[in-house]
Amino acid sequence: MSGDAADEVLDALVIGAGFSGLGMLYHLLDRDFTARVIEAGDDVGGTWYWNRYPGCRCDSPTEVYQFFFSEELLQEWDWTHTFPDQPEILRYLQHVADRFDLRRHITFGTRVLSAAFDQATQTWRVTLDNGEQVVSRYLITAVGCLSDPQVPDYPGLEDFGGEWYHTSRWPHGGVDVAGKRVGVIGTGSTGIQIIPELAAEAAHLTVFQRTANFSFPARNRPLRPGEMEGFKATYDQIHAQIRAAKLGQRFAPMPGSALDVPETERNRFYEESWAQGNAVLLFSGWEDLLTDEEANKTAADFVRSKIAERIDDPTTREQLLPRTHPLGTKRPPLDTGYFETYNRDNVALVDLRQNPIVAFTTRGVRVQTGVPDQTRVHELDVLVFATGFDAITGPLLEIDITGRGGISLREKWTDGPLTNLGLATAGFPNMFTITGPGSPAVISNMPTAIEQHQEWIRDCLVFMRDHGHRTIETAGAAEAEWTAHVSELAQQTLLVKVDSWYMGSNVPGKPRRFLSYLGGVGTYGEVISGVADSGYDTFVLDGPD
Ligand code: NA7
Repeated sequence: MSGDAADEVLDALVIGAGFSGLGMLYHLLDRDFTARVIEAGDDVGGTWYWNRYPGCRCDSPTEVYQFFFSEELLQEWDWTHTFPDQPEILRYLQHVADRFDLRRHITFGTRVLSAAFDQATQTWRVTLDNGEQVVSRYLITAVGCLSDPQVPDYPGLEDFGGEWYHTSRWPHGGVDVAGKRVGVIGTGSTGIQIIPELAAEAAHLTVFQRTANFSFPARNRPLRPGEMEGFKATYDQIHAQIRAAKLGQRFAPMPGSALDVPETERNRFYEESWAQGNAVLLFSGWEDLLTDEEANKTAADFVRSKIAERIDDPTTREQLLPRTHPLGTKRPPLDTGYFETYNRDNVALVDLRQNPIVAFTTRGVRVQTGVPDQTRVHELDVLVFATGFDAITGPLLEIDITGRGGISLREKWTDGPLTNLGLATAGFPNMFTITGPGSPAVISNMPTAIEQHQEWIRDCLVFMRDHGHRTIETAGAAEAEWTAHVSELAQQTLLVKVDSWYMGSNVPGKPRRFLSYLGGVGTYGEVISGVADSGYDTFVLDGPD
């Protein structure tokens, strides 16, 4: 293993061993760089290591949610369902680690506390929580976009007498909820996945909902005989298709406006898409669904009507119908029996807009009743937080990163992140952020976006080595221009009008900024390839000592 001694200089240190870190490590070793990965978890997997809650499943179809760098890997791995669940994805990533002999380059159970660029030696000095210091020429963050869990700060959690868990820190041995009174706070993608599972096991489930959410039926099912073989025979085409597509998926928006299509034709499309499941309706729908409120409303009304059909009780139905935001402006979840769960006798819904949480108590969750000065406690044995993450910037800013001249990333990004291409930030030479802010990442099929970055970084490091360059750093002007471009694209959509983790507005005090590039994976790929082909013209090579 390389890089154990403090005086040894690694070529690259990678933070994180999920999809991003594992693939990056593969590419670095493949090009004969010395590399080491530092991973907080005890195994590979990243998101899929941490998120072990019941019902945890990917919302991208199996045939696109994987690495495409190895034909052998593609041909030997068999997926079982149309949407892979957490255990299967984790097994896949473990297989990748073993098959390419990656584990011996990974230090598990260890966190990176800080990373400081040393100008004199032009290296990164990285301090780990085991006291070790590692020196590396390049620093590559592969920390994931949704890896910094958020627990709301209502008072009294320390007094709660039951057990509580954040979904992304679910115990490895599971949680026995049989015969227990369980509460779930949060109805995002995670809440929508876990709620039906908990309802089936618990004596009673109370769902605390702040925002009623749209959801599409996943229609997940086992792959049929021959389907996997069909994927294997066409992986080349599938890969080309997802690399060129806006969302890194096998579907793409239709040109034109939903409003220019006769209502019957429009509704026929919505019905057919709904029957297919997934978010086909939204992502294969007309391109103005996410830019024009009226167009969006045609689809949102349709989805609301479908949701309404699934809920028996009129009051509960009214509370569950999403009316506060346009369809798709919060990350659209896929579900399996989510809305039907509220038809069960052992499930109750608390609408936090009518009955806000006041505090946690020894016995449960205290909410306002609507009568002035009156509260009531929902008694619980287990409390589950499906309350999301400090997305995209959170995991990066958890690490104390300082660049040239001691500039701190936390200070530099006080008003929001500044990057060139979502890959680099000025003042931080030889540092790359896989799926960083300003890249397509969360607005696409994640592995597609991740592989774009891995290849670009690999090729950049090869270029640096071949041309004898020591440092590469984005030009400040390019960073300003890219950040403005990202913002401008977002402003043309409905997504900026709504509070969501896309906007950073789910975290108190976080700057309200759209955090991702909306130009699409295909266009983005052309842009970053163009920069590489130009000899990195928006970057400064061998900048000031
Ligand atoms: P999300 O999508 O951020 O959802 C979090 C949910 O928790 C959402 O319903 C929030 O309501 C709710 N929430 C957050 N804070 C509070 C407080 N303080 N009180 C009550 N309710 C709260 O996180 P997920 O884990 O579901 O999904 C994250 C991504 O992971 C997902 O999009 C996929 O990409 C994978 P709100 O809507 O903010 O009113």
